[in-house]
Amino acid sequence: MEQGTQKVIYLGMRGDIIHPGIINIISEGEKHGQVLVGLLTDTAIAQHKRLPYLSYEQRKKVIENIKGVSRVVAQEEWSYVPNLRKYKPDAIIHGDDWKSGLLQKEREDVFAVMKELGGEVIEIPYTVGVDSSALNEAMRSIGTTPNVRLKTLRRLIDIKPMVRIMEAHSGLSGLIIEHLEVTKADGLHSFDGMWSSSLTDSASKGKPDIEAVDLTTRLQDLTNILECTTKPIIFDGDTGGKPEHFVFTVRTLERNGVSAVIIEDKIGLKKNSLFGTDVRQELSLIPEFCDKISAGKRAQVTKDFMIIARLESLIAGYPVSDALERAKAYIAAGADGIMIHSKEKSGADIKAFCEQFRTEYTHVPIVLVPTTYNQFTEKELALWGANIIIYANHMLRASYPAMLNVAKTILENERSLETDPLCMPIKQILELIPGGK
Ligand code: SPV
Ligand code: MG
Repeated sequence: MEQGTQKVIYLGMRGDIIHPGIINIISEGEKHGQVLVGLLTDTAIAQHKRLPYLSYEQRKKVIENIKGVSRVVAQEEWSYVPNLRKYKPDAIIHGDDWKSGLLQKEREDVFAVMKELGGEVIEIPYTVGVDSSALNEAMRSIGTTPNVRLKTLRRLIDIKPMVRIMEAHSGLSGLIIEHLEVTKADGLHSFDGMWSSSLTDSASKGKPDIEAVDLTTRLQDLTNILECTTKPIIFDGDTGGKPEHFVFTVRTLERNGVSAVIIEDKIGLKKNSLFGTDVRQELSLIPEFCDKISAGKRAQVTKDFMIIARLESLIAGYPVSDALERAKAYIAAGADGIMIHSKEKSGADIKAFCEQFRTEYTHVPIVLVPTTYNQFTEKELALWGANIIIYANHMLRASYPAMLNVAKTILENERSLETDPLCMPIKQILELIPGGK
């Protein structure tokens, strides 16, 4: 693809953090021809890396204005190959750092396709000392702003087939969710955000899950999580209380950068939904719950905060049709998403709900909490129509048996030597927390 006499040089990039390495590769590209930047979209980036701080449009504006860039086009896939076939550049330019690591396979594919197209691969020495992944890490340790964090959930819902949320009840559990990454054949797996659970918040304080822990106390714990993480947070708002109280909750959560609150349509003394069947849980009248949702929507100050209505019909023994009727009313009242809950092991009721709901609402996000029907994978639940999966209590449930085992081992041995293999080394815990070194 020659334009005039100048060759076209393709340069793929994320363009979230501009550093000397990027300027260097653009000027190298310019020496060979005109630089066509393939700017990775949020969807492309999310296949392997965390979501960029800036939106695609913001990044495009910045890159277009860098000297030496002729044109910016969207690269919709992590792989360069589809765009190389589409734009047929004379050459692609890349830092030689892709000879190892995540991009190694990508490099082989690029060489193959450029050979086929009769083009060239220009590799330039990697700019030592600037590594955008390391810079991203550094940015992460600086933190985020409430506004950026708040918006991230909607961005993730838009681009990911399934948004993966894990319960956090402390700074320490939040840190695991923030940093843990597992590389699999289909890319990098990590958690997209955190669930502030009423069950685990109260259990960690030795209290029952009956709205006994007040909002102020829950927010104090949340502050610890906010201080050491950047990922979005979904807050378990229990029943939301009275509409007059709920409007304050909404504003408080927004101010703290929480992305969404989920409120459930139960009334009376709230009991945890996964409790035995001995207590019949009472549901709110539909108009009353709708009023609460609308009051919350009117109170919010940002456009991105989400109020998600949680349907307790299946928990309370009502049929899928009752849940559908409620979902319809709650959406009309302004709910930004629906969480459907059940403790039925087969998952059949949830599947039926999702499928019927999706015939009418193609885009309203569905949130699932598959604690009891946990035999289904995220991919299977996405096929049912779900957008967000919450692992609602696993960090807390994992910690209790671990602590119990250590305590028991000390009692049995009358010393702590035998607990060494059960515990994290002291050095490691000291190094785990940023700023401790
Ligand atoms: C929680 O985590 O507190 C929830 C989800 O509300 S559940 O415990 O399944 O009801
Ligand atoms: Mg709860």
